[in-house]
Amino acid sequence: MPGYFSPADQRALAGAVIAALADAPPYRPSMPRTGAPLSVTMSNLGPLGWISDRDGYRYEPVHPVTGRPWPPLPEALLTLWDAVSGWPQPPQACLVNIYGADSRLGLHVDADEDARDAPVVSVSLGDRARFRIGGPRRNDPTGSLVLSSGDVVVLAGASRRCHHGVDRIYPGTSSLLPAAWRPGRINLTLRRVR
Ligand code: MD3
Ligand code: FE
Repeated sequence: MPGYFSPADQRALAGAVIAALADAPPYRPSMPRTGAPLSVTMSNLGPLGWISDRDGYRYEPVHPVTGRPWPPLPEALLTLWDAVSGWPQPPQACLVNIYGADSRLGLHVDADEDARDAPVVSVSLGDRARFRIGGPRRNDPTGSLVLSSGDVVVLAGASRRCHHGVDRIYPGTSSLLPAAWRPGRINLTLRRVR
């Protein structure tokens, strides 16, 4: 849903998320087994958060560095979920992905949720990005689209099990985020976990 959020709503949402991150500082997760760091920094909001470290991918109720519970989900995100997800229960996790000028996210499938049939709702804030999505098999053909600040994507049904990733961001294509976050992109994904 291109331009789902108005510039004023984007600003308010970015402000609420950045304020919440003061209590759950973005950190750089590492890949299972190799321990290689991701180029995206991450944090979470809500009862559960997605984390990755040498031991694997999983959802945890506390921040891996601070040991504190994740901050609550901003009201605007609960409202968004009710409006677009079509799912009767509220989201349990909001993964916050923070991209710098050179960050990318390789092709993957989100498969760490027991709630495999619940949709994932994504919100893009800040610089534009090239999002890529393929099929259920790694070798299926892919297509791409540019996601801009304020865009919302609902991944439901078959798309929920498709490979996807972020090829690159386009630094300097948005003036939404505060100076300290630029160039950059924040992606929020609302999820049911259990
Ligand atoms: C398609 N995030 O957090 S959001 C992720 O822009 C993730 O940060 C990307 O992939 C980002 O896991 C893409 C859109 C998205 C989110 C979840 C999906 C697409 C998806 C789950 C299944 C299929
Ligand atoms: Fe994903």
